[in-house]
Amino acid sequence: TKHERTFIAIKPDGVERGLISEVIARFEKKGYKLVALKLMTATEARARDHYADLAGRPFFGGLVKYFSSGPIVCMVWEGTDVILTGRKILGATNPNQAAPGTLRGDNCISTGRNLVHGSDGPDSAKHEIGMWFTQAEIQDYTRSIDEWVVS
Ligand code: YYY
Ligand code: MG
Repeated sequence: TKHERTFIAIKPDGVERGLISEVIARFEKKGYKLVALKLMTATEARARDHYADLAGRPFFGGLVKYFSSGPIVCMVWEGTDVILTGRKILGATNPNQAAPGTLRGDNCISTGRNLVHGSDGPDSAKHEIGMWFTQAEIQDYTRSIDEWVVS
């Protein structure tokens, strides 16, 4: 069991479609701790940086346009195994392959409008948290419920 942090973003379609609370509720209910949160619109340059690994793929231009097209909710969630388990909560990249019960499986039907982003490993989590948040924007705190969540 690893105590970790991950970067989760609600993409512009999630904000437009009123699914912010749905996404937050899933992570909150599970027991993860929200340590950073902001609503912002990414510039195309930042979207390109965020998805730099995918530059050169045929969908890259459309992805950058979509991701920077309106407000997104940027978050850092903390907890045991949150990186991998967070990816499971999101579901597969292609919503048609995402299991029912996952955010993508329950709420969308197109890879190009798949609602949420989540870091895919410890290195990308560290990199993405650093790219989207300053240290001062990330809160270190203890919740009184933590003794009922973690043993
Ligand atoms: O991490 P995840 O979002 O699940 O998938 P990635 O392979 O990192 O791709 C990032 C993003 O790119 C994906 O969420 C949608 C978009 N995309 C696409 O539009 N078409 C593809 N064939 C693959 C990915
Ligand atoms: Mg990815």
